[in-house]
Order: sequence, then C-alpha cells, then structure tokens
Amino acid sequence: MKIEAITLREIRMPLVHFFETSFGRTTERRILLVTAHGDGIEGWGECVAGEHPFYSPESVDTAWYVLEKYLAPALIGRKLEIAADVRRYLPGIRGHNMAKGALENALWDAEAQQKNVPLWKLLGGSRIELPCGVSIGIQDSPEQLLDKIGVELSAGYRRIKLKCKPGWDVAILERVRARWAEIMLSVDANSAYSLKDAEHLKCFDRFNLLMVEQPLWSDDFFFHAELQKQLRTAICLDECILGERQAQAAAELGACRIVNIKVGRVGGFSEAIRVHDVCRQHGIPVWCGGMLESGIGRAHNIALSTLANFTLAGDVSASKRYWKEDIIEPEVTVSASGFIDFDPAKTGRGYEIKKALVEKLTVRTEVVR
Ligand code: NPQ
Ligand code: MG
Repeated sequence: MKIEAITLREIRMPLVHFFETSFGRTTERRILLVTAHGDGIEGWGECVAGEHPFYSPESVDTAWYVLEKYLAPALIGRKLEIAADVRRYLPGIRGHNMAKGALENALWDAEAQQKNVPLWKLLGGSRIELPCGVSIGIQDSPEQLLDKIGVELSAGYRRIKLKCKPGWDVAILERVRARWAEIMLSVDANSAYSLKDAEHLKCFDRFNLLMVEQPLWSDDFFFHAELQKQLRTAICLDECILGERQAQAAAELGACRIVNIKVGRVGGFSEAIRVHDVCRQHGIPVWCGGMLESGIGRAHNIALSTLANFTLAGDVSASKRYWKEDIIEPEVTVSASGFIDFDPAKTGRGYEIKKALVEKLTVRTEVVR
C-alpha cells in the first residue's frame, strides 16, 4: 500500500453501564480512530488508550500527539509491501505502544482488504471457535454484582472475571462462590496490591480461581515471581507484558502462568503475534484482553483470538454489553453457549463501518498528508 494520508479522529461513546476498576470509574469513552488511505482503500485502526493515564502511561491525548507529530508523518508517501514492515519506517519513539498499535493495525486492516482475505487468516489464525468471557467492574453493592453475574451467566458467557481491590475481594468472592460454586471465575486487580499483601492474597486460593490478573506493580516481574511461588492460583500478567521481551522474561522468571494479550498494549498485531509465539514456546496459554473497544477494536480482537494459543476465554464480549449502538455492522454478538458469532468466510475485518454514525460521534479530526 502506498500511504497517501492518515486521518486521526476522536469519537465519544457513552457506556451502557459504568465500568469501575481499582483505578477508577469510566462512564464515557473517548476513542481515537486511525484511518490509513492509499491505493483506493481505507484501513481502520483503534487506539485503545484511555481517557486518563491510569491503566497505562498513555492516554487519548498522548496518543493523538505522538501519532500527529511523529508516527503519521513518518509514513506519508511510503509504500509498504506488508503491514508488518511498518516498524522499519517509524522513528525511534520509545513506548507509546497504543499509538503505534492503532496505526499498524490500520495497515493490517487495509492489507486484508487489498488481498481480499480474512484478517484472521492474514494474522496466521487457525481457531474459529472463540470462547467468550466477561469482565465485570466493581459495583455499588455486592447485591448489584451478584445480579450482574446472574445476567451474564444467563447470556451464556463461559468465564466471569471480577475486578477486585483491597476491600472488594475476599468477602465478595465468598458471596459469589456461595451462590455459584462451579463457574469459571477469575479476578483482576489492576496492580492494586503489593507484596506486603501476600498473606492476604493467599486467601484467594480458597476460591478455585482460574487466575488472578496483575495483582502487583504494573512494571514488576521479580515480585510477581516471588508471589507466584506462594500462590496455588495462577498469576496472569496484563499491564507488565509490553512485548515479546517481557513475555519471555515473565516466562523464564516464573512470574506468571497465563498471559493476557492486548494488541494495543504491545504495539500492534506483529508484536502480539510474537508475544503469542513466545508464550506458546513456554507452555503459557494466552487470552485476548479488552479495553472497552468500539467495534473496530473488537473486530481486530476477534481476528487475533483465532491464533492457536488463545485457548482461554477472552474479554472480547458482545457489542451490546458496552454500547447502545456500535459503529460496526453487524455488531459483535455471542451465542447462547458463549462463543463469539464469528463468520470465518468474511474477508477483511469482517465487519463494515457505519460511516454516518462515526461522523455523528466525531468531536475532532486531523488529516496528516
Ligand atoms: C483490564 N479491561 O483487563 C482492562 C482494564 C481497563 C475489560 O477489564 C478506559 C480505557 C477504561 C481502558 C478500564 C477490562 C478502562 C480501560 C479498565 C481498561 O485490565
Ligand atoms: Mg487486566
């Protein structure tokens, strides 16, 4: 593809229900979309940075700045044989993976269209049965949480992940397990604990959890390895894994037994594939995380989830859990048995973009050419 222009666009989408984690509550998403134009094609990518630098150091505004000032200008006029070559042309920017990932994924999206193949096949996927889980935020009361879990189980979801933090953990798990002893259950702390809490975290072992996700500091491997030695429950790393190198370090140190892959956090599809591969070599199963994405990011997550080592249910759930109306057609839906309704025959990302709706939701655009 010869890249003629790159459009940055910010849309606003109110969430159907607030989403609360150990770092705060989100009620509306600001979403940065990237469009790469060239050869008569438009490739779309979604930047998964949040409104604030809480989950990661990036935010919508830092991503916009880095894309506008550095990443997009470096690609204008370039001819790329394949999307995976993009890194060769990007200037030496440290970090800012979510900004990089949005741009690279727009190029993969374009490449799949241009070659008229499904994006999932272009990525090297092979699985077409995609088990689906949900991530349930911290609620105003335990009763409200139990109600929500009930709704999601009735919808068919195969794994329930609860956000936790000190004060919203063991007592909550007691209540949930008293009601549902057998369901596949995990928790995600988003770095809310420290190694001083090791004795407390050991209580989690009572609840037969599939995993505890990112209990400790977002940049730490050593202390997670120390903690994993003390826990029977598998640790899953999320925030820590910024690429292949971190995945290898975590595997070799024994810092986790499971890895959450988010394509934005690792800087795009090609690095996500490398993380996937290194985990597979170490016998570490992976699953696809979620960042409250619009349909574009959701479609990309589905394509990524087809890779062989994505054996655990992901956080990529139905559009309607998050949005009144998603920006893709069809919306992402989930079967009564908890699998993503996925049509492997569709080419490209497999979902059309509702351009008129995107325009309506847009609050700013910038075209780099
Ligand atoms: C996680 N997501 O696995 C993240 C965290 C997360 C679905 O649990 C705005 C932008 C709000 C990104 C809240 C899920 C967010 C966000 C939570 C990411 O750790
Ligand atoms: Mg997480």
